[in-house]
Amino acid sequence: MQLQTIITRIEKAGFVARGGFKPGPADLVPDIAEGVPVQTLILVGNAGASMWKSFAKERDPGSDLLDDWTKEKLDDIAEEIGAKALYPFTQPYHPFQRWAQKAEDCHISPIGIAIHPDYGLWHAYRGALALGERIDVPRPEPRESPCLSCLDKPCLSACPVNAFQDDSYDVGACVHHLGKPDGSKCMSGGCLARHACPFGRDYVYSGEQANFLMSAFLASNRR
Ligand code: B12
Ligand code: SF4
Ligand code: SF4
Repeated sequence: MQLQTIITRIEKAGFVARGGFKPGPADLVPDIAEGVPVQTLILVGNAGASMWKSFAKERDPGSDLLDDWTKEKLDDIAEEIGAKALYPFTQPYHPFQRWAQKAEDCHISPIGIAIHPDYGLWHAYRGALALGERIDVPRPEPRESPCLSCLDKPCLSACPVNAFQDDSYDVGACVHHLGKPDGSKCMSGGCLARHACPFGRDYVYSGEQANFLMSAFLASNRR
């Protein structure tokens, strides 16, 4: 299977191919079948608005779950190319952020989200394609984390309820704020800490996309 064929198929479905690598035992990639280790893992994600446009066009008004839509698309691609699809939202959780750092220039930012030199904080992972075949996935010249040259780190001070402190994220404080009228700015446009980051501004999620994601986040974390 040619790498370009796989990338074209991923892009046709509205996703972004996010690099790949040959996993070793420390990467905790499950075997394709008993005794059949994965030779190539290709990450699939979104950056900016491209995936949202496809999802918004195709989403079923009765079931607008992004995870269901993703699964439908990636399961089809996996079947076509003879791969197994793995997802970030199924438990036990696969270490997607660790895989991301092996697949391309992603680095963990001070607010826990992986930062990419081009996409900034405006990207995520939708799945991974695990192949039993070895495919060489070239990696561009390594680029350092944008956070290294960002001395003021505005992401750490932009949250109205100081949810990011001492290297941790106070989910309760964030969710409580989002559920109140004061939280409408985060709900309608997306996390203000993410917005404070100067990198990847061309990829900032649209209002509709941000509101959909924030609403899903609030619904699944409200106690
Ligand atoms: C559980 C979960 C949450 C929980 C708890 C998060 C936590 N920090 O513990 C809650 C519900 C709070 C949450 C919130 C959000 N999440 Co979340 N979450 C997950 C999920 C499903 C599992 C995380 C996990 O336990 N992984 C298992 C461990 C073993 O994997 P790991 O790769 O080793 O991940 C760990 C390391 O990266 C580690 N880590 C931290 N610092 C460092 C530094 C270094 C050097 C290294 C190596 C590792 C490391 O932190 C991770 C554990 O959280 C992941 C998807 C996934 N499968 O990983 C998404 C994921 C991390 N979430 C994501 C997002 C976008 C969010 C939100 C912004 C939601 C939103 N509104 O869009 C918020 C805010 C997150 C924040 N600021 O921290 C994205 C991040 C994308 C990115 N660019 O990195 C992920 C990858 C999902 C995706 N579909 O892409 N999330
Ligand atoms: S604001 Fe600075 S420190 Fe924070 S994520 Fe962006 S580049 Fe990194
Ligand atoms: S969504 Fe709003 S309240 Fe939650 S962490 Fe981001 S800035 Fe803070």
